[in-house]
Amino acid sequence: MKTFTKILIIALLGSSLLYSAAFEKVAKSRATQVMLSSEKPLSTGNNTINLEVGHENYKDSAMSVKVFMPAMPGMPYMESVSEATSLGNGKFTTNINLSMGGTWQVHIFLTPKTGKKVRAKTSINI
Ligand SMILES: [Cu+2]
Repeated sequence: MKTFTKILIIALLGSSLLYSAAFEKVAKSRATQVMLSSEKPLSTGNNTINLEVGHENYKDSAMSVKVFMPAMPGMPYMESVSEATSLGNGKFTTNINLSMGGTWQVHIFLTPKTGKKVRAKTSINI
């Protein structure tokens, strides 16, 4: 019985590790949530981001992702826009460029095949 318990604990730990992501964040809009995740911690430069659209009506959307940092004293407005690639069933992937450390605003634009466009918002810190 002890061995069985150990095996069970190892199996549970293993499955939870499989689903762990170094970065996870939920972007929100009125119509749907979008879950952002990355296998690696976010850093300056290029980052691969996986996105998952929550609401059924928006899973067939075209998606673009804009990251931006408002102008600051001595620093201009910075922005990077990428078109996400659909992997099917509401899952997408894209690369975003974060040119410096700090807080970046994230706007995710979803254009469904039918219905209105939506914009989900969040922010990320690096
Ligand atoms: Cu800045």
